[in-house]
Amino acid sequence: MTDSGNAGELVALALKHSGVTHLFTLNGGHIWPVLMGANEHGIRIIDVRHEQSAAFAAEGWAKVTRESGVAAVTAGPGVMNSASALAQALGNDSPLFVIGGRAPIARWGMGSLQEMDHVEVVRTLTKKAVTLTSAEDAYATSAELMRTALSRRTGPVFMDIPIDVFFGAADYPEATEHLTRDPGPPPDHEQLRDIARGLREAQRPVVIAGGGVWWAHAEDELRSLVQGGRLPLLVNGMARGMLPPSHALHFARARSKALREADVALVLGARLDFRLNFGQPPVFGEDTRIVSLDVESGDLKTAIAWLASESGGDHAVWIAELREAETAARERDRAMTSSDSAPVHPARLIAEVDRFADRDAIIVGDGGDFVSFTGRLIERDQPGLWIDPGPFGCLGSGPGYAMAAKLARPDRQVILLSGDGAFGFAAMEFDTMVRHRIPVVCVVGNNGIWALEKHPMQSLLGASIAADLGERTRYDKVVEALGGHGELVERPEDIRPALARAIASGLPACINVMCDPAAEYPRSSVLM
Ligand SMILES: Cc1ncc(C[n+]2csc(CCOP(=O)(O)OP(=O)(O)O)c2C)c(N)n1
Ligand SMILES: [Mg+2]
Repeated sequence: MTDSGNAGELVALALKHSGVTHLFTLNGGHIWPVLMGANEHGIRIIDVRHEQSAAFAAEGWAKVTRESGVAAVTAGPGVMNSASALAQALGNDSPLFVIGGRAPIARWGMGSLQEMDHVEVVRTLTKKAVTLTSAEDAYATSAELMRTALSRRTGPVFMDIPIDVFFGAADYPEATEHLTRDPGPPPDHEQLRDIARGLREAQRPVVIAGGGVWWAHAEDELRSLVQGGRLPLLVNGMARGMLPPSHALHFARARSKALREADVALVLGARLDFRLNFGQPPVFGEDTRIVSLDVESGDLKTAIAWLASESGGDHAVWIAELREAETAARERDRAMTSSDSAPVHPARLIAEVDRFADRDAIIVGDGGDFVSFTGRLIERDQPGLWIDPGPFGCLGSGPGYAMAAKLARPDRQVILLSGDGAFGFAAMEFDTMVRHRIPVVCVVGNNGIWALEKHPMQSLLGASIAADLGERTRYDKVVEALGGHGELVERPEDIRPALARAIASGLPACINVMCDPAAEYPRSSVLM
């Protein structure tokens, strides 16, 4: 190792020292120095077919590992193609570091190839966005941005590097500190005492946990809190699995009753956004006292641990009522999940995948109604095993998420459940997965339509425009042509054998399942 290097090498070294093992990228001359640096420092380079997938893969890496994922994208279009993933990561609090190339400072304003000021564009999509102005700052700025991504409210950060700065040289840092994340200041005990009192006095309490609990590494504390206080738990996003579905305090299908009838609803690490009807009636009761605790109030892990130490209660009657509603709702779902129809009901398809998947399989969702069905029906025993796009809802994030999940956890099954519409956005990433030997199994719910748009448009506007896809498109053949394994499935009983063959093939695979376009997701409101 030399004792000085160019900015690309220094950025790569800072990444390495922050624990980065994989860099997702797509080539462009503006980022050659960082690719060279990553190569030199033993960071595995995964080159994809569209920058959107590089950035989604980096976000997927973060979701699975709770480390910051890293993507390097070239100037101009490369950075712009990563914008949706930055926005999605911001919506999900996913720690993500996107490094962009940039036209040279020396000729700024003269119209270099792909010259644009990315920082202005991505500022609102990130926690922090900067341009590196000298090689001397390369190591420290990169290390600091990694820390920013992982601290307090975690989220995406961006740095672009003008090509003339990239090639500038600087000394390697003498001492290198290990990356330490800042979880936030100690929580406010006044606020916590108030919440604890509210929970103890509640007759019908409910706890709603979201991704913030995952990012705070607070799943054990959450479990102590709900068990100690006998508090029914609802989860969303990355908090799914924080209690196993068989647990007496875990509720998924009694959600509406729980929110409507609760006297106190403690919202932990979750936003009161459209998924929770903005914290308003009729989803919440008129008299429900909603108490929100998130990382803005300080270190969430410490806060939940403190609440757990103060918790106590019984609520047996309330829990029994919720259990009854839960059981009845699950019973109602059975007609869909056991349907023998061909074309296949998407709920049956998901139930078959659920029966097939290992307990620690990572399931990724990408699509419309198909993901709504999955979100309703797939249950996980542990957190970190269900990955969806979150509130930004960008179609096409699935292949990036899934490839990163498989790279992060090579010993586990990774199953991507994709709508046929969603599949089209990043289908070429099966080429990436073939080249890099990343055997993700994708199950396409092929209903030949953009169902989540077609059905509501028809019922609200009386017309469906631009809502159809090809009727029997052979997505399995697409994956086969790219060097993967493909199968067409027409009948529900053929799903599990096809899944077994796909896993056994050891290749990236696509099981293309003909699904019933008339099977509309039973939705109570339009998603807006
Ligand atoms: C990038 C992007 N474009 C458009 C949409 C709007 N949209 C949301 S769901 C959906 C339909 C998805 O269709 P498909 O993947 O086939 O799943 P299905 O609803 O048919 O199960 C569309 C077009 C979106 N969320 N993201
Ligand atoms: Mg579809």
